[in-house]
Amino acid sequence: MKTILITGAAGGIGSHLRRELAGRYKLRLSDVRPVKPLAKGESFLRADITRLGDLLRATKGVDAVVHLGGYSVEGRWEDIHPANIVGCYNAFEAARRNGVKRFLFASSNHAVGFYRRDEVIDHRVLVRPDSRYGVAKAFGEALGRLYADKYGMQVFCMRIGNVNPTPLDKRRLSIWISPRDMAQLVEIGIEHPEIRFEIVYGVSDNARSWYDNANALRLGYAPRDDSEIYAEPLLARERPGDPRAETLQGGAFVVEESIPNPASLAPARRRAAKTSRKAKRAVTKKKAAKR
Ligand code: 15L
Repeated sequence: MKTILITGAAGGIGSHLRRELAGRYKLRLSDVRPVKPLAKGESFLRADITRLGDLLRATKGVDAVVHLGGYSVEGRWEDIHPANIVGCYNAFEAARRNGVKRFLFASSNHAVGFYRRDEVIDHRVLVRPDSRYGVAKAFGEALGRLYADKYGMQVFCMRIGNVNPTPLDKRRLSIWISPRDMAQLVEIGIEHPEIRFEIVYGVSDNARSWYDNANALRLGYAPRDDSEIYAEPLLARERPGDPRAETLQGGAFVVEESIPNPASLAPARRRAAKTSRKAKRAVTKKKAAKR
């Protein structure tokens, strides 16, 4: 039985994969957070992906890495950089140094989130990240390409939509992937004999999909689920959001800004500084009048 390292195993996707892949592989689970309770065939190794040494320990003796670890939404560069740039580099590099050939990278729909919703895109389009998070995913794909070309690693990049038992909203009707379809895709990434470097979309067979997932189908992916059965009640609940977010595939990620724009703060700061200068001048005047 193959031993698979899953980084970021305490997260949502990790939990679904643990359940779906149970009995199929020995799972070495790593995360900074504890993963408990462990099922049969699972072991836990605490690893901080920002530390190469931790990942060198975690990748020793495994047959494949499923790298889910990192920051999973848009965030400040100070958070994205260590977790998703340095952490991703460490994961690839540790696997390479330990001779682990097979590497599955959890990329994201946000690597291409600036494409419009009325476009159908495939695995060959140029990246169009919608966020710092999306940029980091594009970085991971590029790093994967380098490690495949230069070091002969077998790299499988999954541009994952949203893994959930059911889709959450209108946008997710197009990008949803059921846990069992996700597990099937991961299994293809681990088992397919001819993988060198591949990009596939991690989505179910959704009627409203905006992806041409021919590359995944070519590799044998046969998704069993379609979000359409959840559409009616979900669309009835949907309220209109930001027009840009509604037009572009990345949704809220294209407008999400967790760092306040310094330019927009400038007028307020200028006003505050002007008021304080005025106040100082008034005090000076008063003092001068007293003398
Ligand atoms: C992602 O890449 C995130 O990891 C996940 O948290 C969701 O936000 C998902 O995309 C999405 O687009 O819904």
